[in-house]
Amino acid sequence: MTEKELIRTSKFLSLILRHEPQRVGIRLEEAGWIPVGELLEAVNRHGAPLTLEELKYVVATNDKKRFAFSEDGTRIRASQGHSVEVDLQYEAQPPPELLYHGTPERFVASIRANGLNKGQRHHVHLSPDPETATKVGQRRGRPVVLTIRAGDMHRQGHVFYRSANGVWLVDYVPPQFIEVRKPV
Ligand code: HQG
Repeated sequence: MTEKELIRTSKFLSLILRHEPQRVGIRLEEAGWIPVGELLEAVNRHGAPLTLEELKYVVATNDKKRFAFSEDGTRIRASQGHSVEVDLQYEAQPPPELLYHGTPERFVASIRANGLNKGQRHHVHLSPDPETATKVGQRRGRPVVLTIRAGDMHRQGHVFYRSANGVWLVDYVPPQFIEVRKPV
């Protein structure tokens, strides 16, 4: 597969496994899983040729490890980022003292005033390090990295989850736990 094909396939799989499974006529099962055979059949039926080998390659090489196979390899799901109703069944766990959130500069005033909201997603997404957060913020403009006092939040009762690909998930971040750094 060329780099271009890989990216195209990854985007298509994100669409199907996070947002619109009905596009290829499938429904996600419990916790967002779908049998691998069913997914392959559905995407091939809808004009996106994909073999099992190619799918494995996409999962293994994906830059953010967006997809994961079940332990026995028979099912696949997106590790996070869904807009469809799905309970990923991650266990709550204590976060590190500090986490990071990258956002474009233009959102910072609103975030300082209102906190971080989950918007279209199921959770607010937080990164384990400033470098990753910078990349996330960069997607839409000049990035600002916000430092989140996750340990303090946790001690005050906020529940954190960690996805299979290392993204920290939380319902909401109130403004008092957010520290703003200058743009890099
Ligand atoms: C912002 C990508 C104004 C928030 C990335 C963000 C990540 C507010 C945007 C993953 C706000 C939502 C998630 C407030 C939050 N006022 N703006 N009160 N509260 N925002 O895409 O965190 O490629 O839903 O800062 O790499 O940017 O999908 O969330 O800028 O891991 O795998 O509202 O998506 O990964 O944007 O990105 P998003 P995100 P994937």
